[in-house]
Amino acid sequence: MSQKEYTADQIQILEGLEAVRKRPGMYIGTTSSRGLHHLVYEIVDNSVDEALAGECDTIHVTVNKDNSVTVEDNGRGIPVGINQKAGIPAVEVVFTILHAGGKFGGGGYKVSGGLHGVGASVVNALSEYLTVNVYTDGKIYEESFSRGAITSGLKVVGECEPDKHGTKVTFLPDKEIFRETTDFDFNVLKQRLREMAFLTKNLRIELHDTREGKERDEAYHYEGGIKEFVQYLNKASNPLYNDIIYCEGSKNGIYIEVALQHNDTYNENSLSFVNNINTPEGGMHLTGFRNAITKTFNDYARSNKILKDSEDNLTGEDIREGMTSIVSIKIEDPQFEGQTKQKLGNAEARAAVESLFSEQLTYYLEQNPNVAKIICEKSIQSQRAREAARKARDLTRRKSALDGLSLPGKLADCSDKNPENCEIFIVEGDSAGGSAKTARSRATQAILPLRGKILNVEKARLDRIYGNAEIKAMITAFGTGIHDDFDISKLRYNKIIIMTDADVDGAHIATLMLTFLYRFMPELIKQGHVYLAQPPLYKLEKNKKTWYCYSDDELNKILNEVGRDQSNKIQRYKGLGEMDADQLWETTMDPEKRVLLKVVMDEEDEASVNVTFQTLMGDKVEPRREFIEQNAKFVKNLDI
Ligand code: TSJ
Repeated sequence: MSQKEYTADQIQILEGLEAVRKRPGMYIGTTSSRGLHHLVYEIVDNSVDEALAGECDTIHVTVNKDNSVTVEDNGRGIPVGINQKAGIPAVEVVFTILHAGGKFGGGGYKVSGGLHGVGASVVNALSEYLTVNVYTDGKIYEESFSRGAITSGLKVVGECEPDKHGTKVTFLPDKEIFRETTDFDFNVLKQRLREMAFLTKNLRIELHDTREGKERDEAYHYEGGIKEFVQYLNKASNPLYNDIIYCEGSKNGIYIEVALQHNDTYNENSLSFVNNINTPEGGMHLTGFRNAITKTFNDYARSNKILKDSEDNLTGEDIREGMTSIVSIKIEDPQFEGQTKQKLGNAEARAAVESLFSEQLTYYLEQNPNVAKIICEKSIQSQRAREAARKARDLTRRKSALDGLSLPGKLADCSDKNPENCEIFIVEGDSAGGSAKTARSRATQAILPLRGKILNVEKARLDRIYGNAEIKAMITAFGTGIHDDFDISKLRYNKIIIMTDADVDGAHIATLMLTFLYRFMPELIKQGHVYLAQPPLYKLEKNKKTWYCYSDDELNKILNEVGRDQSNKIQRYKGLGEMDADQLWETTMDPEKRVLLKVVMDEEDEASVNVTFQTLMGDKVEPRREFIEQNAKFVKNLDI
């Protein structure tokens, strides 16, 4: 190759990488923090490919003190010999020619990427500096770049153990490109690297942070691969059986892995991946998986007489209720579709997953009749619940259509018919309900007493929820209907006031109430119609004068003013029932004197409200207790 041609090639390379620097968004989607972290995944993907080829088992990712990142693997090392087509070392091709990636090494099984699989040259173009080391044949090779241009050509810079082999890349993202931030977030990297480790069984990924004050080291290594992923996802709930149902194999050049297990919740949690990339919108591989599930379980249930001839088929939804699953496939030429290009379009993937998984699942069910029976019976329960829920829902629909005609018997309604003026107190317990009925202002205040703890809607199926007397009473009293039928213009009260005892149980009941409102009528909370009553904690009597205190602080303050002596008579209210009607009116219900807490929802962050309720109402008791204790401001130890 003559000097002249080489220069022309060089110019072409620089023009290519210059295009990346001009329009980085075209290559990495965004130059925000997301794009910044994407650079790391882009490099790590190459090492994962080497692992998938069976040539590497450990990857180290290190965030260095200057916020550069080093990725090192113990693979074969990017080839350092001259690439015939380009006339330059293969490793240089990888970092300087767009879309080259690992394919230039030749022979490797290249599956990573696909979505943004643009490779190392893009990372190089967007880095202030990048250095690559290759360890092979007892030598350490090195080449360096700055913003895509070679600053030091490939050469041997030292010696290493003769049997050491691998690739090490260090790069510093360019501040001129990543103007928002060049600060790596350990937890963001961790999320993706752990996912990578779950998806590639036996691969060990270590993440190190060496930045001052941020030092951290973690390792992700899962012998069970996606089986352990399912186990990890099911940690917060109770599995219905011990096995993780697992299927692995290749069909028509597509490598397929499936793992699943049912838990005792009523939600489906399915994740799907193509070439280690998450496909939140699913696609052909997920369709194939679902078809296989529906068909195989119905066939099994029929041939084993678990489902009678006269009974309807189970729906996919019935079988997938409470199921956690992962479908992960590796395919040569993935086609991503849809608005966000996150949906697999390859039709051959559906056929491959459906046939391979049906076959292996059928075999598994025959070998494990106990597990098969548990899943079939759970699915039949779900089928019945779905049917019952439909009926119950139709019923509440019809009832709300009749409006005021079928108001609950326990409701003491107000006489004013203008909702603007009206409020309803939801009161814990019949006895407190009785006091409240006596105390209230009949024209504008309605009372609905509820018996005991209301149903936890996070833990019940729809049929039970719609069948629950307290919930039905609330739905009909409010007048709005629920879900799709919800119509806020039909709301019969301007304020919905939850009135419970000022103790832990009361706080729990209030939370259950709020959970119900949040799940079934969130608009009521969003539009500010929901309130918590604040009954007093203490009554202090002294020299024929009376004070009501709503907190320990308030009691202490008043005691400081009036003096702490024998003539103080302090009563601690344990429940609403301990107050007579007059006291209840004066302290908690009288619009002129009472204190109400308005329940608000963070519009920006509805998901976080979601999580809060789940922690509260889900299965694990400890976090729930902690939350209630932290948030039940009215329950605190008194220190007088
Ligand atoms: F691409 C890259 F530069 F970003 C990069 C590649 C970064 C890192 C950290 C590692 C790698 C990489 C590439 N690790 N291992 C490999 N392997 C090859 O490039 C390779 C080596 C030998 C053969 C062969 O057929 O002999 C094939 C390939 C793909």
